[in-house]
Amino acid sequence: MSDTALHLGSGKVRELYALDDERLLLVASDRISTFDVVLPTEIPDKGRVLTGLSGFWFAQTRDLVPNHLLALRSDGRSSECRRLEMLPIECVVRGYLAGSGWKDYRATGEVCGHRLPDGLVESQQLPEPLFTPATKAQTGHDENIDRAAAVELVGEQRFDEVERVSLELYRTVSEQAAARGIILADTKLEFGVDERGRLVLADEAFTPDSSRFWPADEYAPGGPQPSFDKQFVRDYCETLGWDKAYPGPELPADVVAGTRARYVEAFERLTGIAFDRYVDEPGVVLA
Ligand code: PZK
Repeated sequence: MSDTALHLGSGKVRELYALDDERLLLVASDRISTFDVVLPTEIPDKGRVLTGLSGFWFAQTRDLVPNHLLALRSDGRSSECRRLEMLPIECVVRGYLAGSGWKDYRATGEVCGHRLPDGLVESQQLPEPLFTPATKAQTGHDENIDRAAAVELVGEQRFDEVERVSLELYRTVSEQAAARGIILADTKLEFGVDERGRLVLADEAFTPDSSRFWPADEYAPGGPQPSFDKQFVRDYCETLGWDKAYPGPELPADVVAGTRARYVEAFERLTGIAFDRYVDEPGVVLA
């Protein structure tokens, strides 16, 4: 780490530091959360997998929208980023009906003000991908909001721009993932605005922590889908009768190894790059 960086904040599994007035350092740890609780056991290399995948997608989508990435550090888990004015909404795109999208649909027939056909089942593909923004809750859960509420927060022009760009990003990345046997069910994007007022993609992008990735060969609508990365952890936790309150359980070695292998497999399938090459030279994902 940079010796003099000021710690700005902690996410559940990431840390944010200021390098100077213009630059931030985003560090992805090997911590893992499940059922919203960070577990006491780490998954080796998870932070590198997420940082490498984000870097890969920033490079793949740079012609669609500029992004905040300046450099990947040699540790493979730290990104130097441009410091931006962040927009106060989460930009979620859903191609499939899962999580809070499924909950809201079942309760109201709508998601974020989008009326959907009757009779959809859990995990079903939507007629077309939807932009479903949410508020950024400081604590607790983000709240899905409709277009009018999002326009109140960012203005109409910026809303139209983030909706268009988010849908373009989802289409591009989901096509590339599908070609490699992985369904991108949904994803959460965060944008900032630079000093000249231009929209910039920020945070992490198209990682397993910000997206639902499902193995395409196991896809079976009509219920919840196994998660590409965390399913071993969830299945193990379900065998314990844990109440899903803090603190979470320690993970046994076989669950750690199996989960690490799934993260590495997601990296290699999505990028087509051997994970060992990334560890050797993180810049390989940007080429
Ligand atoms: C920014 N977060 C989320 C919180 C984390 C991450 N490029 C940027 N410019 C200004 N602010 C942010 C970013 C980015 N990305 C991101 N909060 C502010 C966050 C805690 C830990 F690792």
